[in-house]
Amino acid sequence: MAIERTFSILKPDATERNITGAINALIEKAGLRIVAQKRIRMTRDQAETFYAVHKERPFFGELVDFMISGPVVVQVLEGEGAIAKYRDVMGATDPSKAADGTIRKLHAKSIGENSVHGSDAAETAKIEIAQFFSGNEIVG
Ligand code: DAT
Ligand code: MG
Repeated sequence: MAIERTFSILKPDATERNITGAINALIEKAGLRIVAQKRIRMTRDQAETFYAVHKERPFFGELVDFMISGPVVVQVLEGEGAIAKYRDVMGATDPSKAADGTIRKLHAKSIGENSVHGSDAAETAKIEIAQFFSGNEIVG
């Protein structure tokens, strides 16, 4: 498995509860390296663009409102098979279905307020990283 980069967001429910450090500890314990990180407030435009793939879903409005409801931490994570590995560390979208020890099992509040985002494939990782980071902000 090659060294990959994936895009991560620590969502507003995580910044609100001051648990970004606890989540970062789980990320690092899994062998993923945080090679870029910044705390931002997403604009409505940014959130709508980011989640455009879900725009026909009934939860889209609620999802965008949630993502702009407070600060988020956007990150680039690097490591062996980072894309699939981070999805494993995150756990299932619905925290009631997430495996023990995963970020969402430990911390997510609900299917909507589920603490973290992680890219689902190499192509989306590349697009998502480029939406929030310029090359010189990523220090591997
Ligand atoms: P994931 O974040 O695990 O990649 P996804 O891409 O299917 O999940 O959906 C993106 C986000 O949308 C998800 O993190 C939370 C929200 N969401 C998904 N399904 C939902 C649902 N049934 N009700 C409310 N929010 C939902
Ligand atoms: Mg997704």
